[in-house]
Amino acid sequence: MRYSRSSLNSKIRILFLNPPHPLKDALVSQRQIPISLLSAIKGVAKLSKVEIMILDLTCKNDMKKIDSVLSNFSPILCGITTMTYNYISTVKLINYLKSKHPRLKIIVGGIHANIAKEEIFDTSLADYICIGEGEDVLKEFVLNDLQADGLDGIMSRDEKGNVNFRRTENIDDIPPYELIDINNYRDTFFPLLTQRGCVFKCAFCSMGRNLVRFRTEKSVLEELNYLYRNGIRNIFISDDTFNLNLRRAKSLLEKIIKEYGNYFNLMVNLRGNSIDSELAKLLKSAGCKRAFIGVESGSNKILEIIEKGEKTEEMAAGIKELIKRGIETSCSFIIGLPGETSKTVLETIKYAIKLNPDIAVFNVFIPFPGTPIYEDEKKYGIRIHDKKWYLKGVPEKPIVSTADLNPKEIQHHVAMCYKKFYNRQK
Ligand code: B12
Ligand code: SF4
Repeated sequence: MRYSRSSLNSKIRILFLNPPHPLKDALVSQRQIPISLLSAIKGVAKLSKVEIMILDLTCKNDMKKIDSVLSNFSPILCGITTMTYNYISTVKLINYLKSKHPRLKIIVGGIHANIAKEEIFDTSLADYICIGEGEDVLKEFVLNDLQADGLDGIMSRDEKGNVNFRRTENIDDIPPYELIDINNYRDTFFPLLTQRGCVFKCAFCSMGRNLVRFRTEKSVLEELNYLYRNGIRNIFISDDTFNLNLRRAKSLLEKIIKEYGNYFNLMVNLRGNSIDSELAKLLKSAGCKRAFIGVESGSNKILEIIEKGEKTEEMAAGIKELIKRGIETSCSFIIGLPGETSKTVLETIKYAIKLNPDIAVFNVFIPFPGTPIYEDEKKYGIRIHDKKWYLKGVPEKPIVSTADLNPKEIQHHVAMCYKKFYNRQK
């Protein structure tokens, strides 16, 4: 982002930061358009009295750059987005900013700020937390001379109290891509969100039980057109479940095919039990290169415990359709969920091999704060050995025991899953 000296005098300058991934070697693989930030600032970016700079530290974790921005750009407000995984990096970043500029006001938003709001002020030096969606409230906060009182959606350190979750009225605006240098991201997949929220309630997930809202087809197509005009071909439809509404998903794909054929290289997250042959065909025609499916387990008993709302047989039918059409299929499993035993792990491996996707990822179960499993270990029959893992970084080893398996055994099972799956006879 460029800035000119002349404009610095009159404007309210705000610096937005995407924190680095806590694991150094994840720097490149995690680089992605900072879509949460670009969404949060849609409103404030329209204000003529505001000057914005975005630094994506997943691109380059460059403290010298921050120093230079602090002295040359002199922001009065800094906004940081945070997830649970990178909360530790966020805390370090805030401490650094405050040590250099104690008077700089800092607002934190994003999924973890909402999940752990009570804790954010205790564990960091942040001044404000955005509760909910940032689009409208951030703009109002700036127009209100950075006063949070009376604003739903912003909690301040001085006046904690109950603040209502804020939802934005309009989810159709295109993210202000002009505020970042998209050339830094040409080798990644550009996120395209066509909807928000999720009706399902998987007990391990931070996103479930959330009001669902769909963008208009017109606005989705406008965003695609913007990306097309800027020479972007790789697009990740990042909706949690693109086929949440099957009819809508098909209609969108038809429009994409009509307009662009298979020009785009699409990636997409799908729900296994809601894929039919028509959807698979349309995805293929629209240029879908890879589909991600959260399968989680090969045991119907575990799927029931985690309230997945779909069965192995149903998912298998959907995944078969994708494979039939030659779409690269990536299935993700979680090992160590409540109810996991050596027997259920074997069921998962057998199931994964039977599905025969191109890619299978076997994740260790890490409980996220705010999710049903994290909040009620007893009900789910597990023990979380380190509940505050996110204050230390990303756990390198499993931190959960089920009734039957300890963390060491879970780790051993994950390794075995990979070995058996990738050594399978095709
Ligand atoms: C795209 C995406 C990614 C992208 C880019 C991430 C990004 N945000 O820039 C990539 C691929 C890098 C990614 C990686 C990961 N992701 Co991800 N990702 C998503 C996804 C699908 C969409 C994010 C998004 O744009 N949402 C839409 C926007 C509008 O919502 P939002 O992010 O909540 O932002 C709004 C508000 O929170 C607020 N806000 C956000 N930031 C700020 C900042 C300020 C200053 C203010 C005022 C307001 C504000 O305003 C925004 C606009 O309304 C979400 C699921 C989801 N639907 O949100 C998962 C999700 C965020 N990811 C998740 C996870 C687990 C991961 C990984 C850990 C996966 C892994 N095992 O590697 C990594 C971690 C990366 C890291 N750096 O730590 C979890 C996070 C759970 C948690 N408690 O933290 C989610 C919720 C998925 C899920 N179903 O559980 N992810
Ligand atoms: S895992 Fe996917 S389907 Fe389940 S609640 Fe989360 S976002 Fe919804």
